[in-house]
Amino acid sequence: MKIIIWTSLFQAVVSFSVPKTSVPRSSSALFAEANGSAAPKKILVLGGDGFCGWPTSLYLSDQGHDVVVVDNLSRRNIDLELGCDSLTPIQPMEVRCQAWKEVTGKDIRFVNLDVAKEYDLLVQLIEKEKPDSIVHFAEQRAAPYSMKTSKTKRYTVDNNVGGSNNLCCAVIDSGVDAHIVHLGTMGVYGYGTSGGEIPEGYIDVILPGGRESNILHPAYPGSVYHATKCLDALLWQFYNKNDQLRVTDLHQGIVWGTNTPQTALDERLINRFDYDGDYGTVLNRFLMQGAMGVPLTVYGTGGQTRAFIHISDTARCIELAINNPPKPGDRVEIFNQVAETRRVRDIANLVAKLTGVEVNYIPNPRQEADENELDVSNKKFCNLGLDPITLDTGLFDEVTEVVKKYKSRCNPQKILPASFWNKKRAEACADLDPKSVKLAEEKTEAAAP
Ligand code: NAD
Ligand code: USQ
Repeated sequence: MKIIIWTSLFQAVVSFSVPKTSVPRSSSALFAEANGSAAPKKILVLGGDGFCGWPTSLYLSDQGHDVVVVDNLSRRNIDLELGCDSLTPIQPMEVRCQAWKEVTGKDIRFVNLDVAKEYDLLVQLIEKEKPDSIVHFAEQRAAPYSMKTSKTKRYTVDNNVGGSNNLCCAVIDSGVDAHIVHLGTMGVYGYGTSGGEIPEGYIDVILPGGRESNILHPAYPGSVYHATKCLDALLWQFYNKNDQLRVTDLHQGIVWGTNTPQTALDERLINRFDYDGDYGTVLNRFLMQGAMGVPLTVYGTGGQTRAFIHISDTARCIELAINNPPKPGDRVEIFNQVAETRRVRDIANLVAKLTGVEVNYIPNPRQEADENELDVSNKKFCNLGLDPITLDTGLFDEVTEVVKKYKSRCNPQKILPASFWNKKRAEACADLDPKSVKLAEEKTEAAAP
């Protein structure tokens, strides 16, 4: 029996404060009205040790919900496999939960469980906890890692699709009418194929013979990882139709930022920050590179347009989704969880202007369109009261402060891309030398007589 439930038994190990001045505006006041009438809920957060899952768990607990984090710590193990680590010194789950208890008096419990492999334990957990909602973050989420080798491709499919299927089966087997809130991705729609505003999940079409219909938006994934999110979407459709599961699928854009008002309360609550070529995402990588004096790694022409959302808004959106579940019998609810769209080279130029670092255009390791437009509807969340944080250079300072504080933990050899979509892309990138990347101070030292 491998369920480990951490309660408040753990000793604090480190205690020092984080500057709170530049953390995004407090969320509770902002959303009090939208959520005021909602009763506290019992919520399982699958993948609650991760970059999005941890701040979301704290936010939900802070709002008065009863939160149980479920995670198999696979992300921490992948760091070991890749010889990388979060730039920020994230604490073990038991220390995180103890720190939260000390700081707020609130309990978050932790269950170490593999959603994709430990099916019986998952069913038992749902039967025991009887959650109102299950937030599902527990997937391998890096497109580059998913494209690295046949082993990582197969792992990503097995883990992500197997986990989502297990979750549906477990909810059905348990007989608990839990609302599933899944983190999907904007990448399910693909980039540059729409020719207009991307609607939220479903699209009006005219079928041959002039028949009008409203169908799931065509899937056009750009990596094995993104393909798993398309396969997940079909599973939600099937189990919703067959078993009336209540599901909300959140098509989220690229998340940026590090801390939230909750993770900034104590150093032991700090969120993870991925900067490496596999797990680091574009805006956080550019902010990190700018702060460390490393030329910005723009892939190809930088003409790729993508959707973005700040980490604080991720947590707020999840609560809005939890508080607005589909009614029994409703079809799968789909929200686009994005604040805005931006072109990669425009972001690079913005960061370069702020930090004085060069923009380095390097061969693209990915098989993707060089240039694309992206226009996305996010009306549903806005109608529920979301006033999204947009790229605000004031918030860049928060990331920059964090990066500078933990600069000594950065391994510059992990910054260049390390996964290539196919042989052609690998050949195009063959001259990229990971050892050539130096942090600003090292360059100064090297230049000294
Ligand atoms: P992350 O890797 O930091 O967190 C995922 C967590 O899930 C990790 O703690 C990992 O250990 C856990 N996990 C993975 N497989 C598991 C399994 N089989 N059983 C139990 N736990 C498991 O990733 P993240 O950035 O927090 O992303 C969370 C979710 O949000 C993912 O599904 C991702 O696809 C989605 N998403 C993320 C972003 C982003 O920019 N980070 C954007 C859009 C969508
Ligand atoms: N890019 C660069 N330079 C870099 C890193 C990335 O130019 O140093 C480019 C990429 O080529 C790509 C774009 O920036 O065109 C975005 O790459 P990314 O790594 O920031 O984001 P992506 O691989 O799409 O994946 C991330 C998360 C994933 C989530 C997805 C949301 O890792 O979990 O699903 O964002 S979305 O992109 O909207 O589908």
